[in-house]
Amino acid sequence: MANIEEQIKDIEDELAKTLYNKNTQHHIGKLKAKMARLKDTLEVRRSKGPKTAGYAVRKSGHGTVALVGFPSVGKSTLLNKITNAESEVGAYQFTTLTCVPGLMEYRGAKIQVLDLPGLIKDASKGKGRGREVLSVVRSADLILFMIDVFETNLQVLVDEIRTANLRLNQRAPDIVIAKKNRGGVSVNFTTKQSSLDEDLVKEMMNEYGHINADVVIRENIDEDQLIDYISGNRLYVPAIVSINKVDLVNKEFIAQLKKRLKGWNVIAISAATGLGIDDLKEEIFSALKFIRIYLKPQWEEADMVEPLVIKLGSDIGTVCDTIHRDFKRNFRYALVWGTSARFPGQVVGLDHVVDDQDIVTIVVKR
Ligand SMILES: Nc1nc2c(ncn2[C@@H]2O[C@H](COP(=O)(O)OP(=O)(O)O)[C@@H](O)[C@H]2O)c(=O)[nH]1
Ligand SMILES: [Mg+2]
Repeated sequence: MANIEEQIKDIEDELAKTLYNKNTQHHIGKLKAKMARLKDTLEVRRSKGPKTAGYAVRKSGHGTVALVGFPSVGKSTLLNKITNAESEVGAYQFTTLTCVPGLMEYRGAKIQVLDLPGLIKDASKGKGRGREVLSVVRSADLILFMIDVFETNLQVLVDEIRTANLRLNQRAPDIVIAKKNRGGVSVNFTTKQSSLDEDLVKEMMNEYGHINADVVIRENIDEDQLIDYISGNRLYVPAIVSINKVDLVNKEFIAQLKKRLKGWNVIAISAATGLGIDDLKEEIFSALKFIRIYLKPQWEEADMVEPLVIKLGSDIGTVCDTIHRDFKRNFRYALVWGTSARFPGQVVGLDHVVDDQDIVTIVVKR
């Protein structure tokens, strides 16, 4: 029996030369499931092996952004520009050897930005501190890719990130898998159309090693999304792209680049001159899906200077937890002004979902 690496290589080779169509779909699906299983096995084995010293970064602020780019694209320059940090900048490669955190304040949010050593091809296989870098990236709330105007190979970076089991700008597929002790695999689709059929799902489940389970697929997904779900160790992270050093080119050049990066949220910047930096901050803020809540103590004016920063979709319960852990326990009701309120000063409970820039009063038992 060939070792796991060789088996993976064989499957990769076969996948590379197999054209995807209706006739080959099952074959490809099974190969992919088998490969995913082998890779997961390998990953578990590696994580049990000798530990490489990772970067110890303490999370701080309301959210964390990881700067991901090749060496020398200007990551450290940007960190120095937008945060309080001082990261070494170099005209030669591999200046930044560790993870340097900085704090950026924007619209009342404290956002941690992590400057990382440049990612290179095969980082996910351990090249150039790749594993350490990727493990920090996995802990981030947002990935900020950075490319150089003259060095725009975003795909290599994206591939490395994908190999590290991160999924960008997508959410976990809507599937439910309930394991059971016998009866084989049953499959149910709740959507009219599906690019997967029952047998294919069964085969892929079996190939992955799940013999007995009830599977419910609640949206139209492809084989890769199914594998992501079965494997269970995927992380779903938002990502945006900055093109740096635009001070070196003209508008037409930038427009062409943006066209080539269709599908991505792209911000053109110059970390050195400060061009586009405000736009970038705004995009970071909105990609992190923060909202601001202004607290108004009962019978007093609202504090419009220092908002509470929480995630979009949060409710009054979260607002309470963010203020103090006793607030929820002693909660009586809340008053809300702003877009989430049906009328100014509406009385609401813990499960009321708040909006950006709402003013909130929490009334507690005394
Ligand atoms: N022209 C220009 N040069 C830049 C810009 N940002 C960074 N650089 C230069 O690019 C080189 C690499 O920068 P650095 O921040 O160390 O890149 P890192 O390896 O990605 O951290 C340095 O010589 C910087 O001065 C920019 O916006 N415009
Ligand atoms: Mg650097």
